[in-house]
Amino acid sequence: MAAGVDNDVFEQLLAVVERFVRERLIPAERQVEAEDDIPAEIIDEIKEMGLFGLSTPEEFGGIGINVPQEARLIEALCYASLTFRSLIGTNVGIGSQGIVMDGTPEQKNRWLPDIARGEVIASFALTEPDNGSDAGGIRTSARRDGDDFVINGTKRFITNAVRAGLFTVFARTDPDKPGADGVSAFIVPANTPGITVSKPDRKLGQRGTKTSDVIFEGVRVPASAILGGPKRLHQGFRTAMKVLDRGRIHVGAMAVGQSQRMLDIATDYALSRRQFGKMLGEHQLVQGMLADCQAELHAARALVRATADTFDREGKAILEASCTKYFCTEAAGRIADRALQIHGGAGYMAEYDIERLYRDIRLLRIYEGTSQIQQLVIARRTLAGRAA
Ligand code: COS
Repeated sequence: MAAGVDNDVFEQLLAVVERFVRERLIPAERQVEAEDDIPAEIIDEIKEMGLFGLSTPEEFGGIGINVPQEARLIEALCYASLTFRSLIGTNVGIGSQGIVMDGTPEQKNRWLPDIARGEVIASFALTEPDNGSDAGGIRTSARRDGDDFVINGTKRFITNAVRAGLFTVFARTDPDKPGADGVSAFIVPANTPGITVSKPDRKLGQRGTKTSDVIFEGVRVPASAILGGPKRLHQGFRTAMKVLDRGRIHVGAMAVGQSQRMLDIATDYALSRRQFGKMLGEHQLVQGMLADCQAELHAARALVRATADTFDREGKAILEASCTKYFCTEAAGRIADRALQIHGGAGYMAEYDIERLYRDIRLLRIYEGTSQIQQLVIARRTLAGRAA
């Protein structure tokens, strides 16, 4: 098992996060929704708690939790609105892990301490207007020019781009290779000339999170900006896939945290409202919905924990991570639907938290690989396993 932090220290950290969720984050949710932003004082508190550096190894100034610990902590954090998780999500996950996994010692020393402190927000720039699920088909180009590369292209739905100090940019370095093989990853400071970040997108849910287009026009970077150095030229797609595998366990944990919240809200409502002369919770059809939520939540939590253990033990868990993301996020969708149904008409009203949660969790089935991409990965590996 990867070291992670000492068990006692971890349990204390978890308790601190659980209290922070109860006392600071949940009470601020409506303000975040109304203002479409996270209050500055909460961002400062999150920084002070060191949450930006949860997964950054200790030697680079982070907390250095392992994947099973990350799964439990993210589940706890995601009992509150997913918007708070999104603030740290790229530094803890897709924005930093490429550097942790494949970066050179110089790249790690230069960036990870700032990422861990939250002084630099790291964004992951893979998706493009014409290439989302087909990540190997990206068109952004990085053309060699002497010792440099010049990047041109547009990236879409880039989380935390407006806050970013650093982008991991995936670009085609070999125009003659159409698929995954011609793609490299570059570490690009956000203030490099030629980068424009558009104003944040308006979305169905997760208000307060920031996603934007990022446009690269003649952005010149040295060959040393290739993630992992020049020897990892054309290896960027594989880095992206490894980062996303780990991210898929993280998203599973997010789904579990939100599912627990939605079940708790629905249970409280079922205990407080009376119809036909008795509590909603005494009606068997309502009990059926609660039971289905509880059973799926238990299964989802067990799956996240088992997959996190596998990742920790074996250093990868491609099939398991896709199963986890697929099952947990689809289950969260069903739990949201039942939790809202238990509320009846009230659930459709903005005064009730379930209305917001229902919108917020919809994205879980889309980002970091849609449910259909997870099905594809699972099926391919299942078939390949039998054929071998
Ligand atoms: N870990 C390490 N390497 C991986 C990998 C993984 N999880 N998945 C694929 N690779 C490697 C393959 O082994 C292959 O390398 P070799 O040619 O050396 O064998 C290479 O990458 C290409 O893989 P593959 O042929 O499977 O690529 P495809 O173009 O068919 O794409 C999918 C595979 C569809 C799974 C991929 O494009 C994907 O995950 N898309 C979704 C992207 C996504 O999640 N976007 C979310 C936005 S970013 S937040």
